[in-house]
Amino acid sequence: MQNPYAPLDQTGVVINDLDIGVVVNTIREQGYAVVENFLPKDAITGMRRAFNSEVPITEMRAIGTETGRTWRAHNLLAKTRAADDVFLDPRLRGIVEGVIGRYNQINVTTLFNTLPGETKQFLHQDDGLWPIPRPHPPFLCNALFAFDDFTQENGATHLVPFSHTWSQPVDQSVESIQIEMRSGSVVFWEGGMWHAGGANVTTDQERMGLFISHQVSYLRPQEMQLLAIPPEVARHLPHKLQRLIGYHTFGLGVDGRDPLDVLADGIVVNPEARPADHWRHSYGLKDEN
Ligand SMILES: O=C(O)CCC(=O)C(=O)O
Ligand SMILES: [Fe+2]
Repeated sequence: MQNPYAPLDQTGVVINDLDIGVVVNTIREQGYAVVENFLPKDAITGMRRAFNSEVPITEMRAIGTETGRTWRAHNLLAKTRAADDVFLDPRLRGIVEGVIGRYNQINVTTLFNTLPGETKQFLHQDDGLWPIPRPHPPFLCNALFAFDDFTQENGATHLVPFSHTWSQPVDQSVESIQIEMRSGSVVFWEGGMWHAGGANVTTDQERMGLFISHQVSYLRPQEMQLLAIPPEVARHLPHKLQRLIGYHTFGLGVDGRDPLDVLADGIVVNPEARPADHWRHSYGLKDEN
């Protein structure tokens, strides 16, 4: 039987003029792919404005750097609706399904701004958080959208091509490339890829980006989306986004019910009170939309 978690073969699939198969096969082969002009200018402008007003600056904090020159905000789906269209973009969905399969969910969402004075981050693998022996099938698919132009000078992300297939850690001095791309472009990489944020020590320019990481739906996300996004927010999200933040039908659901029914109606602890049609035992994976 075909493994339901197997990455989808997207060869020949074209969505809104983007050849998804080519992007996916490139990520599989070399570990990453860049798509230019993924987001139009007005989308970037709108998100910048919303992030500035809705994602309080006091909640931004530096992580993984000693300098304090990278500011970050996490848990974006709890705080703003400005990026929902990006999460639901059928091209993004098609690429993620091609890299890690159709049963996927959001792992972490980060808005970050690399400020002048930031030094190079250490090379790391984002999938190193889960102690799964290598080599292993891809289980993380990352996307980093450039709000500002990414240049070598302002710290464009370093990647070590092909390193997603390597079983041994790399030396920090290993050769890397920097992903220069214009505002609106996106770089995707497989979670096993060695990479690092670059140094921004010679410019007075910021490097702002939106990072969206997806993972297979059977792992615990790096940021626990089900708790991070309050139920009163989750209830009003688009249906697909609800599935993506973890309200999907993995395993037993909740008490045999679709988690989205529980989100809508609450937990029923008294079986006498439970309407019969609520009992839809859903052990295992279900076709869901
Ligand atoms: O700054 C970047 O371009 C990448 C940052 C990164 O890889 C991380 O913080 O995990
Ligand atoms: Fe990273």
